[in-house]
Amino acid sequence: MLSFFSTRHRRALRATSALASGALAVLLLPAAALAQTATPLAPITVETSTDMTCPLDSGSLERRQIGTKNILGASDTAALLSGVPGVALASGGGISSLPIIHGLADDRVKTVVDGVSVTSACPNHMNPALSYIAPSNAGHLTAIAGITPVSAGGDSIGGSVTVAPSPPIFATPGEGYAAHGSATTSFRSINRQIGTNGEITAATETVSLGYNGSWTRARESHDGNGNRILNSQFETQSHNATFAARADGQELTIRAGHQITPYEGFPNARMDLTGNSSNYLNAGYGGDYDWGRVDGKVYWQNAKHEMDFLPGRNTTGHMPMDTNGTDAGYSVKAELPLTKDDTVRIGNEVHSYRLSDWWPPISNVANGMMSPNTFINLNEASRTQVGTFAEWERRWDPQWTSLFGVRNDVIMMETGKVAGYSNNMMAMYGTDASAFNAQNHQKIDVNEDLTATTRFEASPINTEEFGFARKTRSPNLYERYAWSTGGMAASMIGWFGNGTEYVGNLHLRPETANSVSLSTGWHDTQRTDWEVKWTPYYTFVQDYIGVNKLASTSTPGVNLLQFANHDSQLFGFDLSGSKSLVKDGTYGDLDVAATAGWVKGMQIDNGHRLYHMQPINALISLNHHLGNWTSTADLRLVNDKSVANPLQNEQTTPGFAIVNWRTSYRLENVTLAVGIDNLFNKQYYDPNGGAYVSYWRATNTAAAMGALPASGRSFNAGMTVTF
Ligand SMILES: [Cu+2]
Repeated sequence: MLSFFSTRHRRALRATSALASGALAVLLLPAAALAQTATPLAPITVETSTDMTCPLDSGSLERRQIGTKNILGASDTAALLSGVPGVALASGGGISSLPIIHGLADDRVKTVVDGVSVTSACPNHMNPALSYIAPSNAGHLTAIAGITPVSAGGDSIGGSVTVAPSPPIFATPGEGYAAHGSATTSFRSINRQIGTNGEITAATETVSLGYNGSWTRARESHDGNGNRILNSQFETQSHNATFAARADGQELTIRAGHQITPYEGFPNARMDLTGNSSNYLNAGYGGDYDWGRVDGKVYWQNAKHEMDFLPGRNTTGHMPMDTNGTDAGYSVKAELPLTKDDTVRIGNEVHSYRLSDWWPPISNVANGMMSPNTFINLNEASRTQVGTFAEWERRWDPQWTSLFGVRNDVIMMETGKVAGYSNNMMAMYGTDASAFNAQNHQKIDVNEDLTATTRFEASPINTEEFGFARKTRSPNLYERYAWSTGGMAASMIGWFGNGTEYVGNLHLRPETANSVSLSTGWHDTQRTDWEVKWTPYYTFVQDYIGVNKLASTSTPGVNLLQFANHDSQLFGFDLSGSKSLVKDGTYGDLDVAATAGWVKGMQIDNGHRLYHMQPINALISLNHHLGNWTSTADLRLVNDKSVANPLQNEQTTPGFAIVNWRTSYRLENVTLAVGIDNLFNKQYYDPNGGAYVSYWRATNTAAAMGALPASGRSFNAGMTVTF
C-alpha cells in the first residue's frame, strides 16, 4: 500500500507507524483471559456474496458493528460509512453529513432509508435522508460504490446507500411469546454530548410490536487547539413504532415515527437549523410465492423545517426561513427465477415530492432588503418521478455470471409564481420575480439508464468483475427554480458548505454519467485469512451540473454563481484488503483491515477541478478479539488538498494522520465500551469539511474564513443493557 503514497506521505506514514505500534500496545495491554462465546467485530464487512446485485466494490455494516459505534455516541448515520471503500463524507451539522461516492455527492448518490427515498427539504440540505434514522435504529447499512444495478434506483448517477432499520423480531417456534429490549447511554467529552436510546419488542410467532427511541444533545465541539467550533451544537430525538405480521412466507411491516430536532448548528453554512419536525408512515410487504418473490412499499413523510441564526454568529438580527416538504409514493418489485440459471427482476415506482420554501419578513419597513412581504422562494414546487426497470441475471456456467438492466425514469417538475420581500430594484427582487414568473416552469425529463456487469470466478482465489453503466439524474428543485440573483437571497441557496451564492437555471438539462469499472479480487480459498480488492473506475458525465460565475462579491472567495451544465470526467480507484495476523492464540485473534482511495475530477471544457474531490486517503484498522472483549485501533491518513475548485470557495487543506481507538466488553447482559477519538489531539481539517462560515460571520472578517477545523481529542464511553 505504501507505493500509493507520495514521498511526503511515506514520511507521515513512518512517523505514524510509531504511533500505530503504540496503539497496538494499548490495544493488547490488559489481556484478561476471560474467554466466552465469541462475536468478532470487523469494522467493515467486505461483501463476498455471489448475488450480482451486490457488486464487488461495496461494503456493509451489520447491526452489531453499528452497535459498537452507537454505544460510543455516534449521532450521524452517514458518518458510519466512513471507511467503506469508495465513500467520503461532506460534513455538515451533528447528524447531517452527506455521503460522497467516487466524487459524486449528495443528490447524486441514491440514498434509500427503510425502502424510501427522502428528499432534503431545505435549500442547504440540512435534513438529508440519513439524518432521519438514528444510528441506534439502523439495522444494516450498505454502500455500493461500483456499478449500481438499475433495481437499486434511478434518478442518481453515483453509487447507492441503503439503510434498513433492524428487522422486526418474532418469537421463535415453540416459544409462544417473547419480549426483548435494550437501553444504551453514552457520553463524549469533546462536545459534552450525552445520548440515550432504547428499543423494546413484544412478539408472538406471527405478530411483533416494537418501539425504538433516541435522544442526543451536544454542546459546541472543540478543535485540536482547544478552540470552540462555533455553531456546532445540536439536539435531536426520534420515536419509531413498528408493527409486523407474518404468515406462510409473507410479511407485512408498518412503521410510523416522529423526529424532532429543536436546533442543529451548521458551522459551514450561512444559517443554522432552528427547528425540524418530521413524521412518517409506511407499509412494506414481502411475499414468497411458487413463481418468485414480490416486495412492495407505500410511504409518506413530511418535514417542517425552520432556519435562523443560533447564538455564536454574533448576529443581532434574525432571518427566519421556513420549508415544508412531503415525500409520498410506492414501489413494487418482483423477482422471478425463470430457470435455475436465470433470474429476472422487474419493478415500478412513483415518488412524488412537494416543497414550499418561504422567508417571513423581519419588519414592516417598506422596500427593505428583508421586508415588508414574505419572500417566496419556492411556491408549491413539485417533482414527481415515475420509474420502471427490468433486470436479467444469468449464470452462464460455474465461473461466468452477468447482470443486464434497463430503466426508464420520467421526472416531472413544476412550481408556482414567486415574489421577493419587496419590489426593491437594488436587490433585483422585482425584476427577477417578474422575469421568473413570465416563464413556463414545467419540465419533463425522460431518462434512460442501462447497466451491464459480468463476473468471472477465474480461480478459487480470484474473482474479476467488469461493468458499464449509463445513469441519469434530473436537476433538483433548487437547481432549476432558485430564482433571485440578489446576493443576500442567493447566499441562502447551496448545500456545499462554502458560504457561496447560488442561482437556479430553468434551462438545466439532466446530467448523464457513463461509467466503466473493473474490480479484481484476490482471497484465500476459504475467504477467512486474507483478501485484497482493487477497483479502478472512469466516469464521463455529460451535462454535469456545475456552475458559471455571474459576479464577484465584496468577500474574497465568495462569488455569485449560477448552476450550469458542463461535461466533466472523474477517475480514481478503491483499494481494500484484510489479513488475519493471529488466530485462536492464547491472547485472542488479531487482524488488520485497510482501505485506500483516490479520485480526481474536472470539467472538460475549462479544466476546473470538480468540487468535493477527496485527496488520496487510507484507513488502517487493527482489530483484536478475545472472548467477549473486542478492540479496534484505526489509523486514518489523508493527503493534503492542494488543488480546489476555483469558483466555489473550496478550501485547500493540509494532510493529516489521526488515530482512533475503542474497546468493548460484554458481561452477561451488559456491554461496556470506552474509546478515544483523535488520540493525539491533532489539529486537522477535513478536505470536505467546507469553509468556516460561522467564524467569518462571527468576526465579520472574510480573511478569517479558512477551512473548518475538525474536532480534537474526545474521550467516549457508553453502556448497553439488554433484557
Ligand atoms: Cu435548512
